[in-house]
Amino acid sequence: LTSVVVPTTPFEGQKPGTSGLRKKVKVFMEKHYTENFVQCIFDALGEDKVKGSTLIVGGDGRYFSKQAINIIIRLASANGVAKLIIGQLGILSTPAVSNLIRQLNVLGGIVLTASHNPGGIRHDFGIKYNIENGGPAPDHVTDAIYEHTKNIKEYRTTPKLETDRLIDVLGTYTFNVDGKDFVVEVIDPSIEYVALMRDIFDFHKLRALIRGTDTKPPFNVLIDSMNGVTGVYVRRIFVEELGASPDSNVRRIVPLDNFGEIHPDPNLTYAKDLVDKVKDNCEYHLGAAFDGDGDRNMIIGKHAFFVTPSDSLAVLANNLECIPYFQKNGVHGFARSMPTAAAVDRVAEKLGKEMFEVPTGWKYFGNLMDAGRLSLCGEESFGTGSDHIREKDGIWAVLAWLSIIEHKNMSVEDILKEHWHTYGRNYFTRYDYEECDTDAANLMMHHVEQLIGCSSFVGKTYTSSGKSYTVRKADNFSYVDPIDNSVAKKSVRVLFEDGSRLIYRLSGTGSSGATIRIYIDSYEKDNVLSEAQDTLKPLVEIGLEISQIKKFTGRDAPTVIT
Ligand code: VG1
Ligand code: CO
Repeated sequence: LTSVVVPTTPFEGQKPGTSGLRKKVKVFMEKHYTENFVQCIFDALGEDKVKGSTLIVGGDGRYFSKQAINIIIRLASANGVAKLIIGQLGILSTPAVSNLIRQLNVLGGIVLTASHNPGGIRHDFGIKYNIENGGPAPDHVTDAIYEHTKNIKEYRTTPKLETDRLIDVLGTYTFNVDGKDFVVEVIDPSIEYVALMRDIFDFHKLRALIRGTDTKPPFNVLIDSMNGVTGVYVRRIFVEELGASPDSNVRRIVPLDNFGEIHPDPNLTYAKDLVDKVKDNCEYHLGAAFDGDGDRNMIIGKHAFFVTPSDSLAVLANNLECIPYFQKNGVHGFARSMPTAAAVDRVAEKLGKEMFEVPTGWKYFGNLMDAGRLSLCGEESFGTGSDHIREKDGIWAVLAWLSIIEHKNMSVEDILKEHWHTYGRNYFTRYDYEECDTDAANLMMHHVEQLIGCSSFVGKTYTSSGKSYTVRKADNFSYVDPIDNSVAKKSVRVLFEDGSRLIYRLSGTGSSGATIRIYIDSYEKDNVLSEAQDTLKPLVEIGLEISQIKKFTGRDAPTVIT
């Protein structure tokens, strides 16, 4: 087979966001669109790295994955890649890709997903590149990819390479392209990942918890894959390894290319169906859901007692020593993204661990992990993970929670209450305004930046429903990576004297329009058992007033509250 050079012209807007390039499927379907972006990944990596390399390819199986994989196979072969390792049918969760890159020591991976965004022909597709440590490409790599997309003139492909149904059957297929061997290996998507989990956790104990023993009744879980990619792993781990019932302990575990027309996003809004099931059936002790590509998780207890991701991170930090992986490797430091509530900071302080605050997006944790300074981290957006890989990991988070429950022999709710009584509680909520007019959203952010820049802003007191908050500090959060000194500037934050915070930022994962996120966080030392939305109401109102969001966007209410 011989490769050819195809002339092309740049497309606008091929700028990777928080987590890769995400657009509507029909955009990726435009002639040359996907080819251009894939070629720019290779161009940004450079010939030296790409020639003779091995890459992992796979994703959440959403609509257009197979077409994209066929394009990647042809372009990779023509660019001198020696081998692609691809999940069967194109399936690999994001954590599984990260693990394979590390285990097999390869150059990187191409992840085909738009994560929690809906899928199907009318919805979203995405392409993300992960580097050799298994983590999302850092800013300097995605910036380089973007620069190439603005100037691309041609791409290389091998049009005659027969890809039809190539990824349907396990096996190794060798082609001769331009006189060199090009190998496609189609692998079982779960073997390596299941082995990793078996290594990290004590599966005997977890099995005893889920099945019950002579002296203890079963701990009933309801695990919801939301028709996303985790179904494959949930069946292998929870059903086959840990003995959960395929009928009553798991649901929606067959990956669908349109996720059954739901948002595969584990939160109280989009996973309401699971929440209702756990609420109605008091037999369930824990409910959990994942997003489309398997890196997010939501945990709820009996009667759907909700665990905020910020609290989840703090509880895990406080109890890591019951997990074999941490007994063996030790616990180094903790980290959270800036908007994530600071509950984990209190744990770090008590345990004497290093604590890092990074911008939104998992790519900022990688350097710290590689430097051995970070063991556990999380984001308020339902992301939790550790240094076992370089992505957040939904299934890992649930297994970690089950390990703690087994070890402490306590319910989810009691574990949380005990934690709050020890550390106090960070009440947290996030308001999302999806698909706003982009200009209006930019104007609003500009307004907030101007306002906080006024010399009179610090010291100003805002009052709502009888509660007053005085501004201590306000800035555009900027982060200097302690390992490579790169700088990221991302979100506007207003810090109040009592430690409460308001944060404003624009999402970088949407595929159309702009999504405005407002994060509201308030710490209470003793009042730990109130309703979050009641406790935060005054601060929320102040947040809306400061931003003038209604005036700018016309929105009366958020699309989603988490
Ligand atoms: C969102 C979340 C962020 C997360 C990112 C990717 O980004 O806020 O915390 O890392 O999604 O998650 P943004 O820019 O829309 O706020 V995933 O599971 O969509 O890869
Ligand atoms: Co995801």
